[in-house]
Amino acid sequence: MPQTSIKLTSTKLGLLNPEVQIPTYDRRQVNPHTVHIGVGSFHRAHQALYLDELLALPDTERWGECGLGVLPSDARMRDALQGQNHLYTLAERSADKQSARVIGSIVDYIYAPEANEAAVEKMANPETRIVSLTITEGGYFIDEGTGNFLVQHPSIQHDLEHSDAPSSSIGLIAEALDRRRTRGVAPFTVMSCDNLQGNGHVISKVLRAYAGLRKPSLETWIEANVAFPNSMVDRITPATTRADIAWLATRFGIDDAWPVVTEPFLQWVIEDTFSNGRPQWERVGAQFTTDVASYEIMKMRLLNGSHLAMAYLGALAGFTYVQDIMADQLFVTFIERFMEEVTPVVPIIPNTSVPEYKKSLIERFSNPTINDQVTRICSEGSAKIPKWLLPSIQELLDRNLSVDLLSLVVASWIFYLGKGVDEAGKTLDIIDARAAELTAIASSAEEDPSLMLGISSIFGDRLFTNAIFQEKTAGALHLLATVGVAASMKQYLKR
Ligand code: CS2
Repeated sequence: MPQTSIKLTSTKLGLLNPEVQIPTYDRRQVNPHTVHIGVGSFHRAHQALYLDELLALPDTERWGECGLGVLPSDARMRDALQGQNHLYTLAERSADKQSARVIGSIVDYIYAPEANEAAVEKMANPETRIVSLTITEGGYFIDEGTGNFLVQHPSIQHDLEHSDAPSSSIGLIAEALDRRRTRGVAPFTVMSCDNLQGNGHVISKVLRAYAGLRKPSLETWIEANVAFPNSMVDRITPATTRADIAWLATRFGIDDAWPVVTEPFLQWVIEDTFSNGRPQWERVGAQFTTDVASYEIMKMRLLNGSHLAMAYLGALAGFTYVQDIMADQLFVTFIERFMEEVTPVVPIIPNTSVPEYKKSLIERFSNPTINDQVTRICSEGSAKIPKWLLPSIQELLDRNLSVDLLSLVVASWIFYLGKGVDEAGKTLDIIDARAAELTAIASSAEEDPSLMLGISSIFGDRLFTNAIFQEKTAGALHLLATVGVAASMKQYLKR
């Protein structure tokens, strides 16, 4: 660290570089009415910031949050936050903006693997009014193919057997709700902040299924009393790197164990369904609507879909960062055309211009300072492809519209898994819960694509029997294998 950088703690806030925005409110007055499970970079760039902005207004409730970690890997976050009075720095970076702000809305943190009872009691406490979650797909114990609750999962079986000392998010929330029920305390709202379509419906379904296995009376009570708002969350937030930590120290003089670097853009669209009050997020830019689903579909098909469109082709072409992909005109044109192909199945939202949205995505992806990692957007493709790409393909096929570019993207994912190296022969870092199984199948996909396209837990049954999709994907795979990434993209753009 540069000698002049200051270790971030409450007592040193006044000594920080005046360019850095710091909490102007008294953090001792902040009440953690929200307990948030899964305090990662995304949460700290998004919901924790909304609360911080609200706390900075003079006339609002002092609503803050307590972080809750349920995974062994969360011990690192606990240590980082506890070492700096739960403060952290959020930096925004773009070509014309570099700013840093210390966020004070998180005032406590519980690491459940070592404090299981404290975690349950924190949520059972009447002061807790919302329990929110960013736990990624895996945390919901849902089968990707059928959408059913994975009741046989060892973590769920463990929690059912030790229901008063659970370890999963689902088991912990259910136990806390049960204690509130028996103590006559009103329930908290359960708010998923994951990038899943119908995230409120998903958590509601899983929690009720689990509660029903514990005791039917709990399930009935949850059904009658607990609100599960759906929400759409958006902010491109790469994983923090050592270089980011060093940059923050040099540029802003802050020595922060785990800062977050993000883009200037942010969006949060929420359904106004809460069982125990909520912060006035609309005062700081959140949008309330009864139609979250349309926003989610627009975002997933255009933003997340485009990320997939550039990810595997980009990785195969040897790119490390998204901004470098976007400096290559071939890729930009390809992504623009990809979005055009998807547009017929993007919902129409009042006061939202799809052309403007698409234009803003190109700008966001091109942010030259964001350093979003291609490995990040490639990761967990087996969960992302079925959510962000295949529904568009299915709907386009149902309407007899083109799926050419989308098929090339599916093929690029299969090719990437099967090859395991980029075009220069460098090993690809494949991160996927199903990596071992899928790389083995994908390596023979060129001879027989049906092996891969027949995996119903990814492709479902309808696409497997769709001759056009099968033929187009097989053709794209063959082309990638014979002429390579750039020439394949060029051929598709000529069509
Ligand atoms: C990305 C998302 O994980 C991914 O592949 O597409 O994390 C994306 O950056 C966010 O959804 C943006 O809100």
